Amino acid sequence: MAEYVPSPVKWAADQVALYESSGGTEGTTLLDTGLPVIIVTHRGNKTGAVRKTPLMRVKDGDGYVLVGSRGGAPAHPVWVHNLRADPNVQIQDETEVFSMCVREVRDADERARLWALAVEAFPPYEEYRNKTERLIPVFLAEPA
Ligand code: F42
Repeated sequence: MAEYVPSPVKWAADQVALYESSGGTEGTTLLDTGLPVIIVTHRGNKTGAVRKTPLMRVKDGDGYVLVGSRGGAPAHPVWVHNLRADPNVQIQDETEVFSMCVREVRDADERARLWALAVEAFPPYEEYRNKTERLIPVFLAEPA
């Protein structure tokens, strides 16, 4: 089993630590918003290290929509490259942990449907979309 390397972004790493050490009963929301967060465990495409990324929880049936918004920053978050290289992830949603497989959503109609779900769950995604020139990557995680 590869080693877990925490994110250099302290607030993200701290959220993962609290979420996991509490068994998914603490640190499960984005501060200030109270909106639910999941932890996605994936593999670094260059290092092979285990990486853990908090993302907003956007549900689609028994799947999860993963939005590579990174606050509307100009470049994709690095985890996007990891998911493109290896789609096998683990998702912790509060006290439950699921093995899942992700696929990037490229079909325009499917993307529009999932984007609407994402904005409903976390309205700032729409601001992030307006802030950036890039097409924000959207993935759908489904039970493996
Ligand atoms: N980010 C989002 O994009 N969407 C969200 O919905 C979201 C919600 C959210 C909720 C709570 C919270 O605490 C954070 C949230 N974030 C959200 C921020 C998110 O957790 C990430 O911090 C953000 O998306 C940036 O992700 P990143 O993958 O770019 O992280 C960077 C800073 C990072 O950790 N980089 C590592 C590093 O060492 O610089 C590299 C990690 C890595 O995977 N490296 C690869 C490897 O092989 O190990 C190489 C990758 C490559 O191709 O270069």
